Amino acid sequence: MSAPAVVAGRLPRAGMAEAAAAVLRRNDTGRIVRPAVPLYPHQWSWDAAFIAVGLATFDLRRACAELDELFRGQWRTGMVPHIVFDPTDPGYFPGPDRWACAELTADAPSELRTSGICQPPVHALAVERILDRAVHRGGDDARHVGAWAVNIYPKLLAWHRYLVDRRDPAGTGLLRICHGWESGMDNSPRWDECYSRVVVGADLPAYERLDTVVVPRQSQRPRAQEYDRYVWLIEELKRVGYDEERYFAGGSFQATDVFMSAIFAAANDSLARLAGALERPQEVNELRRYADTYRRGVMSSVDPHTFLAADRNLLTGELGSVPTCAGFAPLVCGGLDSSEQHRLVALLRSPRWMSHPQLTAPVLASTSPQARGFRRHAYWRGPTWPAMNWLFEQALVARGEHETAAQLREATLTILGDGSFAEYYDPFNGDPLGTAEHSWTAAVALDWLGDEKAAQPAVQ
Ligand code: 2M8
Repeated sequence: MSAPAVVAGRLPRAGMAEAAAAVLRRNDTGRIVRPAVPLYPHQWSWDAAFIAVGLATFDLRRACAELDELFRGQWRTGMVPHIVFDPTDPGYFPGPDRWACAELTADAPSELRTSGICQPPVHALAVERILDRAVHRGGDDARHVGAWAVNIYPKLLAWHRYLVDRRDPAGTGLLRICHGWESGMDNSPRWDECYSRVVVGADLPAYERLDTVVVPRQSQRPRAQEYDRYVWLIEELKRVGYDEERYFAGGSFQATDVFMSAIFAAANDSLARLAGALERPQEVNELRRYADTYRRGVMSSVDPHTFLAADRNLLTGELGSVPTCAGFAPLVCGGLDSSEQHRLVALLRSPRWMSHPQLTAPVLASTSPQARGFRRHAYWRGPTWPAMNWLFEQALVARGEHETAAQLREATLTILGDGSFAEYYDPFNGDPLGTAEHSWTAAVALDWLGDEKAAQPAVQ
């Protein structure tokens, strides 16, 4: 399929789904849909879930296969690693040799290579969305998806149990992370305070970045000093053989992540519904308990002055104070009473966020445009990420906030009308940033534009 012509620099809505599907097809190796070529040539955990949701709009079986491939990389502990490497492509740093997971722990798979950290658990949300589409469509493909769901369910359960057991052994209702990459919002000012305490060892092995070769505008990618810290943390993880308990006993980056915890609460709701459909009542109870625990954890993180949920640096006890999109986590998991929800949505719609006077359209910027640290081009420090807009749009629909959801959806689709399907966008003028033809951007556009909308939003 060739991409439809861009009319006067803007894609007509009708052609956008076709162009988005063409992006996924171009990024498809036949085995995985890469997030972007050449910047991200492997399978990333949460990207794969968004991508599967997009694939489901035109090829349900391919959507299932995408997640199957990701779960081939699942560790014996249940962890779904943040990257499953394509053995044929050496074009990413840090690659499998740098992580050396299978060399250091028997928990990592030996038949394929992965990274040693994880990303937000959006997978059960994606599976439910795919199932909804399949039910809506019916026929052979729907039967295929039904059988596939039976098969992937225990893997999702093992993944959720991993997060509870290893990322929250004290049962606080908040998941802890050992690296900013685990949050998916790598360079967000959410983590500045945590990173400021990471001292890079003099014995950091030399390395060469490849991302800055592909995205030559340095201002759009993390700085060298920041990257050193990211890579240093891998060395710390290697020294403890990727053992969570040992890492959290002394590792130099340790934080609770409210956004990941909120996603986890919502994902447990989804998985509990699937467990119910599969007639596994004990697991329904277990998963509902997890959902309640993590919803409560997120609620306990809401700052009464800003109304936003805040992460905590576990090494200092300090709460994050920079207003980033992650602060809206309570919308993702639900649980606010109606006046609290009203207040949070009012904040979202205010000039601090979606109605900021300089925004080109009412999108959600990764950092509030009014915040001191806001940088409109810098990685996770200001630009808007279509995949995050989609996640919050789904959450707003689930919370009954249809008008705000529609605003966010329409604004994002307007920006995407340039046909670039970029990784992220300058929220002030809609310029595409990072890499072009990013799969999760195309995937969420497809889900929005799908002609047979699934009955339920991905987040419920
Ligand atoms: C970005 O993260 C990778 C590291 O994992 C990178 O910067 O090299 C993030 O945006 C992350 O959320 C995303 O999953 C990944 C691939 O799209 O890129």
